[in-house]
Amino acid sequence: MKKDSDFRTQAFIEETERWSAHNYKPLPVVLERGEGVWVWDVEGNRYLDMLAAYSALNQGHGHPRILEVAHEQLERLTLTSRAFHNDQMGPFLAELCQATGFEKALPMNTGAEAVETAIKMVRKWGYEVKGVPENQGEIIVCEGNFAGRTTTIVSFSSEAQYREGFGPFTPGFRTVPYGDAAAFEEAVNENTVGFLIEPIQGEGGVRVPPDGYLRETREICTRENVPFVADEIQTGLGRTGRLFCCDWEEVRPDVLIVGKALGGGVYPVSATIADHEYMDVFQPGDHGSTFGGNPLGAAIARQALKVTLEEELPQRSAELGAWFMEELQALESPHVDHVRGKGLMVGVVIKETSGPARPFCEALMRRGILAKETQEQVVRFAPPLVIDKDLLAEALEEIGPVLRGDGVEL
Ligand code: IF1
Repeated sequence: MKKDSDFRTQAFIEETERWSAHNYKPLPVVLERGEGVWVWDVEGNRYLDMLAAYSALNQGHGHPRILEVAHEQLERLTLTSRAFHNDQMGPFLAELCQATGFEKALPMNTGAEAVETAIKMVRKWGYEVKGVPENQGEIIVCEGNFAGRTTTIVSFSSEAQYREGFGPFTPGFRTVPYGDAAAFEEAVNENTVGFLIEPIQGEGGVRVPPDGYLRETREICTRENVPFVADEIQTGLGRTGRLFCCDWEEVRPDVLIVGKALGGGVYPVSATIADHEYMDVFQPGDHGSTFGGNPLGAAIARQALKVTLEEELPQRSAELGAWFMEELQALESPHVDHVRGKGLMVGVVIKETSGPARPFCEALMRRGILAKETQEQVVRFAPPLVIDKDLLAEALEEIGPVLRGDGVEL
């Protein structure tokens, strides 16, 4: 697959290694161009992007309608801060609330910032509305969660590496097993101010909870007056085959957190969305961010949302994902324990006896497929939702042999 020379690749990697903190271990590929589902490296090799920046590229690389709006807004007005209004934020939040069926939204930039916003929101709601004693609020989270990298968020991470060396940690979180509604019900008490949950755990290894889990925990939250806070930063905006993953069980969260693909693969845009009951705890000056609600991000997010809805990306994800997972199962690879996921959020679990997933990702890269391992044993496939069936079929021509061990250093 790769052209003979890779001296440019090596030079870029050496420079990056020299100047960058070593906080990642990327695959040895240096990308310089992207278009739709394709990316090209500095040697001119083309790859199918089956990661889509962890679902931040649902609309694909350089979607023309999104770039058009981005270029136009770049020339007009990019940043005002919230010290002044701008003509893009209001329409963006109106369209976002109409698309999600909520009354208000608070715009931020990264997913972690939107998660932190939700944490602050439900804590303040707990004290001011639910009557929980000040600073006694507890948020229930699940084993295997991933919600970002801030010190408060890693305070409730169950991944040792995400916490090591970063203490002291923020109190006020209680962890329950993922997928176990009874354990959740058991953990709820009079100080519980929120249940923060990913409807499918991405980093946790594309873990899909048992059918009914979302509905059952939703009912418990309603009964116990606990805000159901859905982190749909990765699962949202069509990734799992519905606009939001909670839609699969007709569950309406009390607080909805979106990010990643809201920025159309072009710009960081996130938002925390809720009805007046929760959102109105914020008074002017309570919370904010320099870039949150900026006109460039707002204009881009408006178009990213329009593209998601008008190009029926959730429907594509549902149809193509179901077919793709069937095809992966049908490979009956001796190295695959099982395939799981929903829509085009897919995890292929490699048997422990076949070693970790990373060598399979390296072999895929040599065949022009970019995918990333998660939780040691899982190869994650999450292509842009604009991919078509023919391309997925072409990808399977390469994925099949690799999952059977071709070119994999086992
Ligand atoms: C990394 C993981 C994925 C997320 C959910 C909040 C955030 C994320 C469900 C925070 C971000 C990213 C972060 C990136 C790799 C990637 C990732 F492996 F880390 F966990 F996707 F699975 N909620 N996930 O998935 O959003 O602040 O990053 O915008 O940190 O390595 P962010």
